[in-house]
Amino acid sequence: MGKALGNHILVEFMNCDPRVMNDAASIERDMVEAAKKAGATVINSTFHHFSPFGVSGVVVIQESHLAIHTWPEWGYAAVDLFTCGEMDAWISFDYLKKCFSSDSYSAIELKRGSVNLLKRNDFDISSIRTKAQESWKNPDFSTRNVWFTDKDQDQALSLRFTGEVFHDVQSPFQRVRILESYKYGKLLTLDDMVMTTEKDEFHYHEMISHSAMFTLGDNAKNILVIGGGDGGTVRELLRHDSIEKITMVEIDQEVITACKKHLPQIACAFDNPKLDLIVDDGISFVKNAKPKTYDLIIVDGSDPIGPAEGLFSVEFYRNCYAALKDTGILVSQGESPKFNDKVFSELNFTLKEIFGADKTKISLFFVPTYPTGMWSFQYGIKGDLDLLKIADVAKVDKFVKEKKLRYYNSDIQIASFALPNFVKELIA
Ligand code: SPD
Repeated sequence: MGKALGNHILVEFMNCDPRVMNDAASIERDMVEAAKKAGATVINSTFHHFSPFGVSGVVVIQESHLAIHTWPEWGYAAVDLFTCGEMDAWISFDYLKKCFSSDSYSAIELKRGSVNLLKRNDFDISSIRTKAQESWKNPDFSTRNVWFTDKDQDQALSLRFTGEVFHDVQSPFQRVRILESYKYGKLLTLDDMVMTTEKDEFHYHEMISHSAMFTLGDNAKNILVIGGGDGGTVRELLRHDSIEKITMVEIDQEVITACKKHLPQIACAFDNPKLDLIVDDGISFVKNAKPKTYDLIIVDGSDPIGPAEGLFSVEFYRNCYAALKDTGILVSQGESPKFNDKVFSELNFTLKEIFGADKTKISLFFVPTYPTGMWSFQYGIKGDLDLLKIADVAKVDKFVKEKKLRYYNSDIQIASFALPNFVKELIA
């Protein structure tokens, strides 16, 4: 065979570990390492996870590229190892075979750019190349481009993440991960959905807690939190001295463990003596709760897929209604009128049916790391309480200042209940 510019190995890796095949972060690490082991200089890596299955990515190297597309459901990876110069891509092949635990594979090796078929242009690029090579040799030169995506079939929110995976455990209920993003710090994901991030968690946790707490005033004594395993909601609630007891029922111990270890500024109130933390199913807890017990019930659940599905049922909210005192408030994570308008409006209809149309309210707020950024809390009210009237604004202002709140204030409380026309139509 004549001389060629490049060498291209087209690889089929079969019977691979499906979990590895669905993990953009570990595939990126393996591909970068495979390149380095073969002596390549890494310039850049871009990897993307597709929901629910699959990863595509490229590692650009000074000597060409390594690319991959995976089908985890088939335990399969299509890998291209394209190299030029002296690099031995078979070293990358051997390394990846081990990383992916592939016990069946095939490869075709092709010469690319046969010089017999090419005509060399006569210009001198050696000085340009020497200059470029200087920067490529700098160890900080390579950039990583790995994205975490929270999406449904039509829309998505992507965060570029550093590749750091602090926690990755499949609990009996869901996959619990703590990843690190460049813009929002560490984040908790459950089954590939963003739950909370270090940099914007306060939007959610301040809003889920303080509007209801200031509306109840000193009567907010006995609180029930369903879900909320990251700890942010109880952290905010416990800023209020009126509270005598919070019962928190989280189904997944793994979420608590992961957040205590990796998100301690959110999971910082679990040792508070006013908190009774129960690891159990919140749906049956509410079903068996003593009637008229709680001043406030907060449903800080995940999206209605997996273990949180029952947190959107009519029966669950009937039980919450029964467990509330005659004067009390229910606040529920209400999904997004843009991202999942159907669940959003169905929850509203459920609450209207149970609490009555004039006793149901929706508050909108912004979370940059949830798909579309527009999110809601939905309220059911029992008794004579008005979320749109703040009894003592000066008291709220003092609290906000003292506790250094960063999202909630008395103006936001009122404004958050103003709904855009399209939302009014959704719930009409
Ligand atoms: N799609 C995100 C829905 C948010 C669910 N709860 C977040 C938990 C924060 N404590």
